[in-house]
Amino acid sequence: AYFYKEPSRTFGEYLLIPGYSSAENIPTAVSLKTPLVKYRKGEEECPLQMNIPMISAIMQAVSGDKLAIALARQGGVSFIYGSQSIENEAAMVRRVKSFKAGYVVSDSNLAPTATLHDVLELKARTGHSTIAITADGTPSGKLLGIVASRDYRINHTPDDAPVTTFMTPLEKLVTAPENTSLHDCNNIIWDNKINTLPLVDAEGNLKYMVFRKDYDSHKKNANELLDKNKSYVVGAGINTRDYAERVPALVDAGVDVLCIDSSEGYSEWQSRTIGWIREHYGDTVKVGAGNVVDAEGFRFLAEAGADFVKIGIGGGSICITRETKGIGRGQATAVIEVAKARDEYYKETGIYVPICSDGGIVHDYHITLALAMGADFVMLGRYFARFDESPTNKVRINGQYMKEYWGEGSNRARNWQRYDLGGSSKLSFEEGVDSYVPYAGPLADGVQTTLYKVKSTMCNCGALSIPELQQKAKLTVVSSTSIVEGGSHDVVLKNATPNIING
Ligand code: MZP
Repeated sequence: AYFYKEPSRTFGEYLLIPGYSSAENIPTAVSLKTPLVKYRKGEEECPLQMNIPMISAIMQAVSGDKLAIALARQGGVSFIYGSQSIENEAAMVRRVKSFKAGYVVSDSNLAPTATLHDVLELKARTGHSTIAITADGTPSGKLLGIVASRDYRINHTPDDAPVTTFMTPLEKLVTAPENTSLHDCNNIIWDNKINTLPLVDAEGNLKYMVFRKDYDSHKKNANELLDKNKSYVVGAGINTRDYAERVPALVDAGVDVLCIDSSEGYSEWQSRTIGWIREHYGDTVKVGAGNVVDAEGFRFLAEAGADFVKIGIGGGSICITRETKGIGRGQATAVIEVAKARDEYYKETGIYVPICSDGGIVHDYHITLALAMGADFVMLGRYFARFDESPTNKVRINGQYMKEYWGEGSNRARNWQRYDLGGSSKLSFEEGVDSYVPYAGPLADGVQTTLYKVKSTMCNCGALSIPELQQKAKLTVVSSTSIVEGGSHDVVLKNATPNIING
């Protein structure tokens, strides 16, 4: 047997040491752009890039079409779960691709003579963030439309701000000519370098565009994705069994990128699957592969033709693979080794194969650590399962709202293809659990808070981009005693103190 000299480590055992940060190192100046698929670095542009380094896990409890749209709006990509029928998966992809971006004017049942007061009442009744658009931009003007979307928030505007602060002053209101598409609208945004709010009706036809100074900048991410692809980017999971039927159906539905979903990717089955795709589609269909945890596994998949490689065995929050099978590796060590292999492969071939750290992200700073260690992006399950847009039930347990979250290797998901080792036997023992995660509200709010933290840490390291972070980062292993020092310690937390007055 071969014995590794060092123990394998997790993200929680590392910290970043700050570097010099100049006056230019401010979070708003940080770019999180990152490649999703392989390309000849230095010679060509990556054909599929993301504006944020986050993709959502190929899981029933995470990546349905609703979450895919919400994440694409933020600049990331979802991979629709493959543990469902080919027809259902393709239908989900089709729904994302045909979704017209913009903000649907709510079905408000407001009369044509409605006033702003009616809108305020609607806002109070529904609890939605509401934007009212009037012809002259004043509260008494003729009401043209309202936008009432649960996840819509103007940046930095408190929830209880009067609705008038959302709508005044309107800089300019443009009535869109008939047949104007949202894509035309996006061209106008970029041509004029302005921020804009496109309003579409229930059928998705563009009705109005509202231009305003304080329109939140994160929407630019989604617009950029629309500039190139004319619709939101979406991925989908496939397996090593039914690819000859599943891949054509997903391609027909308009999928942008595929990923072979397997708990163990260093296998002949993966190279056969990639080979079949190359034989039938050449390089036009992009496909990621995994999961692996060492340099050999990476090289095998890169040589087999994978467009990106996913790293991680046993680190997922719902995963019990290490306990049941005794295989796996600490996620930080796995990322560091595979990143080195990726760089060596690039030096040899000129081809840059992006790598993804999959699973085990517990705190937001773990994302920054994964990027600093060489990951191009991260895949998250538990993190996204907590949001409104994940496909699972919101339940109340002991007075606290929770969302359900279960592993693909649990009896509930029964995704035996993910754990398939060939032969005819199906999943015979569980490798995942069924659980709850604390409910965390709308995805947009959560992702923006997380990324603000990532950008702030990058500034502390003097980096304005992910490659710069990877080049400048200084990482240290921390002792178990200093991990204790890193939390609050030697104080009595107020929230934890008993209620003395009531005994
Ligand atoms: P996490 O973000 O919840 O920590 O981990 C999500 C990742 O766990 C998924 O992307 C997948 O690689 C892995 N996963 C999904 N189901 C199981 C299981 O049932 C699992 N064991 O390990």
